[in-house]
Formats: sequence, structure tokens, C-alpha cells
Amino acid sequence: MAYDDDNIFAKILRDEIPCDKVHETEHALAFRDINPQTPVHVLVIPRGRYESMDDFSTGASDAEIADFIRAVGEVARMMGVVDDGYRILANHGRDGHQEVPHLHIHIFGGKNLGRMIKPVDK
Ligand code: DGP
Repeated sequence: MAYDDDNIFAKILRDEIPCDKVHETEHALAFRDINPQTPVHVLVIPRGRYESMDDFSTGASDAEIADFIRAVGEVARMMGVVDDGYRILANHGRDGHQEVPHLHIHIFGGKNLGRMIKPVDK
């Protein structure tokens, strides 16, 4: 599927809509989620036009991947959640309930997050 240049995170990257920025690097941008699920809820996105981990993992350069992953770790340190713990999560596609078609890693923290995934009916 072609990348949608009108998705909300593409607009944030182009400064067409505002965000509560917490960190930026050459290849990544981090900002607070508009609808936080936990006391700390930050999204880290690559600057490149990648829909999800699928095309990012195949199409991004080593420099983009390294910078992006390092940015995730740096944001967790900046948010002060390393000692108590945090969770990272990236949704892909329909079953993953991905809403915004631009790769984003959620960083959740600031409270006990419970177990990873609720059991669901098969
Ligand atoms: P996902 O289901 O993984 O695609 O989650 C998308 C997240 O993006 C969701 O937690 C809400 C957040 N979000 C959606 N629109 C905006 C926006 O305009 N600004 C910010 N900061 N976050 C947004």
C-alpha cells in the first residue's frame, strides 16, 4: 500500500499541525500522545515516509534505524521511566489496531502497566 502523505503524523512532521515535542534527532521525532493512556505516553516516529515496522524494517537505512531506536531509548531516559520500567509498543495493520499509518512506537510509563496483553477470545 502506498504511504499516505495526508496522515496526521506526516502533517506533524511538516509542521502543519502542532505537537508537544519532547525530543528530535536527524531521523526521528518524539512527542506526547494526544490521548495519553498512562502518565507518560510518548510517540516516537521516524522522519521518513514509513507506514509501519514492516516497510521501515525493510526499506530504512541502517542510519535511520539506528537513530530511531536510539531515540526511543533516549526518550525513555528523558521521561525518567527507566528505573521503574516502561513499555514500548508499535501497532501494525488491522489486527494490531493501527490508527495512524505512519510508524510510531508508543512509550508507556509512570505507573505499573500490568501484564502485557489481555487474553482475548479466539
Ligand atoms: P495507534 O493505534 O498505534 O495507531 O495509535 C495512534 C495514537 O496516535 C493514539 O494513541 C492517539 C495518537 N494521536 C492521534 N492523532 C494525534 C495527534 O494529532 N497528535 C498526537 N500527539 N497524537 C495523536
